Amino acid sequence: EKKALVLDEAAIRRGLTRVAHEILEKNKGGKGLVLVGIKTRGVPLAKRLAEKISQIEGVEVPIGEVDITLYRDDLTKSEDNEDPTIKGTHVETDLAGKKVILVDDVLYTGRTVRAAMDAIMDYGRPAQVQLAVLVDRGHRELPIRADYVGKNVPTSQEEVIGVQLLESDEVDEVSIYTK
Ligand code: 3GP
Ligand code: 5GP
Ligand code: MG
Repeated sequence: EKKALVLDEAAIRRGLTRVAHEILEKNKGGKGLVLVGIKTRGVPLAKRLAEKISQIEGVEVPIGEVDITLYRDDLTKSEDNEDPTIKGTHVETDLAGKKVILVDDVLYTGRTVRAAMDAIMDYGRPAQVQLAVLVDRGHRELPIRADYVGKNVPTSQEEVIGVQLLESDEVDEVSIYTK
């Protein structure tokens, strides 16, 4: 059941524009950056951020993607379930010495990001790994935090965040749902 609209199209656009500026500020430009999207919806978000960085700074930032499989059946309860595992990785750039920014739609327990960090280490030793998410819904189970957050949305364990993106869902919208 839908409870509330959290971000509409304009809010998503502004949030991603702000995050693009924050990435450039923290890294003193776009040189040496690689954006790695976590499938599925982290991938179009990584592309949008790269596009904005290109518009702002005139720097083309390479993009990669990792596919992390979740074995959770109840998506609101991570206990008693297996950890996410790496399903596939596609990174054309050598990550050695690069500043890798992982990009995902929702940050929850942190287990997906942990698995994604594992996945990218096969592509060389990055100088740094950072994390950008559209929504942080809380409930971390690992010592992982995002460097860039579109919006913090405190949720209860019974709530889920619905993320719809133009690339896959015909609309840009983030909402809170109750099961
Ligand atoms: P996405 O990356 O394309 O957004 O986690 C696998 C998919 O299930 C994700 O696809 C995510 O959007 C969706 N999903 C929706 N609600 C939840 C949830 O509460 N927990 C998890 N782990 N995934 C959810
Ligand atoms: P974590 O591993 O941090 O628990 O969960 C992160 C991954 O699960 C993200 O890739 C995200 O897509 C998905 N996820 C977790 N919670 C939600 C949620 O409430 N809504 C959506 N759309 N995805 C979620
Ligand atoms: Mg995701």
